[in-house]
Amino acid sequence: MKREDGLLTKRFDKLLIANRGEIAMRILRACHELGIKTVAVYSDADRNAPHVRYADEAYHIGAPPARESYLVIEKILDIAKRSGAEAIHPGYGFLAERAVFAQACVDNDIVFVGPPARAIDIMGDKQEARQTVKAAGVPIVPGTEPGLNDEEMIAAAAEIGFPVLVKAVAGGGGKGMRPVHRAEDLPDAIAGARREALSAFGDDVVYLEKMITEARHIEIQLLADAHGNAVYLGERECSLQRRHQKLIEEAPSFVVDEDLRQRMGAVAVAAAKAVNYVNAGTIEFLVDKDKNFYFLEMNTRLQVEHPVTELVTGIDIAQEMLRVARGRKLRFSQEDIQIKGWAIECRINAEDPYNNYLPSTGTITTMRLPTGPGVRVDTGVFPGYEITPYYDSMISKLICYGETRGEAVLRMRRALEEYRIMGVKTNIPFHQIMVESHRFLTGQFDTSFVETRFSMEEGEGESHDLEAAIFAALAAHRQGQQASQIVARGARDTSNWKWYSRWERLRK
Ligand code: MV4
Repeated sequence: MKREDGLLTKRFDKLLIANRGEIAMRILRACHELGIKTVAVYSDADRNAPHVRYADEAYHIGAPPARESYLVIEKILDIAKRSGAEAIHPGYGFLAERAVFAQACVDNDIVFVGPPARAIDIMGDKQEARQTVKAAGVPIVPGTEPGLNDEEMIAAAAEIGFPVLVKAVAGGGGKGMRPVHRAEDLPDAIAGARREALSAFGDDVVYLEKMITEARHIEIQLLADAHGNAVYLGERECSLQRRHQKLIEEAPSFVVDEDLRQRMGAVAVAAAKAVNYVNAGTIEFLVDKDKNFYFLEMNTRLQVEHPVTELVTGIDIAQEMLRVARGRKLRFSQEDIQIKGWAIECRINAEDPYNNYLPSTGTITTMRLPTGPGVRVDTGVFPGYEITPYYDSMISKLICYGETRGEAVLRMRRALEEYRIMGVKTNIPFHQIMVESHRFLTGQFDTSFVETRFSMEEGEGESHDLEAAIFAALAAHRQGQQASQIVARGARDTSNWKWYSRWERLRK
């Protein structure tokens, strides 16, 4: 079935994954489980990569730089035709949100496993996205429309209320944002923002938004089929970011109760239906301390952090994407979807948290992956694999599940202790300190936490005793014991909770 908006669905039995690393492995596994034959593409740097060996067929696509390999639409379509692949999954990053790629697939009668090109187009233009979702009743941050002159914006600011953000229309990902706290500073701030936007993006159009302070980044996972059915799969807490790169995500969110979940979910589904969305997508919201939520943007792809949603809903999102692309109806209604337990994901990056998180390159000499109940590792590397600067620094994801958040945290702590990647530096120590910090444990964090309050100095200003008490109380609650009995034991143990590995102790 081919639609005007660039959606093609039909049954396919061979799929090309136009990606690499852990997401390529994830999609290949989903195809394998559904009996779909697979085609991998690889650059020179990925010749020995796991996804190349795992696929049924593999084709060399070019030199390591993405612009000479994974981003070259003609090469990907050519390999699809040569291999007889009837569908292409873009993964995330690379060409995943390029409407021109989605349309090129359809024009070549190849199923693009994702939304219609038109929906990618709309959501890729931040302004058009805001206008579209606003018309669908989605709350957007109070502000001005782009295109006002300085005087009009200054007049509007009084209405909006300070602090405000001066944002560049052509900006994104935090670039071209300038906070202003006082009216007298606004004229210069607008002029400065215009100059910066012109030099950075070649476009000096700016607009104002009310600055949401102590904001959390909470996103809603969507899944829609080509028959008009759309559901939300709960939310993800994604506030722990550094320089707009997510580091730890979890589902559900500490601050979302069932009422807020239903309201955000309903709004997200309405936005999806407003653009005839099909397949997996995510709507990002800012949530303020009073639980007001505002549309940030819509991501028209499968996200890195999808596993936490899979674990708490029991839904295999990668498989559902393939089913929807084949023209199948969703197998569940909104009422069927239950959130059970808690999942936390730590993104394992080849970077040095003790040296300003600089990317670390080199050859992985040894890997020991954590395992055991409630532990999932999605990785795209292996011993002997060379980490190069050509691709982003994320080399795997460690996801831990528990009946409660406390259990998920304890499991994550144990798994991080077991996780060994030798030969390159990783941010595992960052995660180990984070999951022991009491602000993390008590959910007292927002989007600014990692960059303004978190430090790699071990035990920085944070008592482990408090944390021992919290965990002891949680454990006591679960075991129905007197918290005081367990707190005493827990407090004694904190001396061991310095994050050096329990594994070392076992070996002594
Ligand atoms: C905001 C905001 C507060 N108020 N807009 C950052 C990236 C871009 N997607 C939008 N961002 C923000 N917009 C208003 N009106 C705070 C941020 C922000 C942020 C948002 C989500 C996740 C992490 C963030 C880190 C810094 C700032």
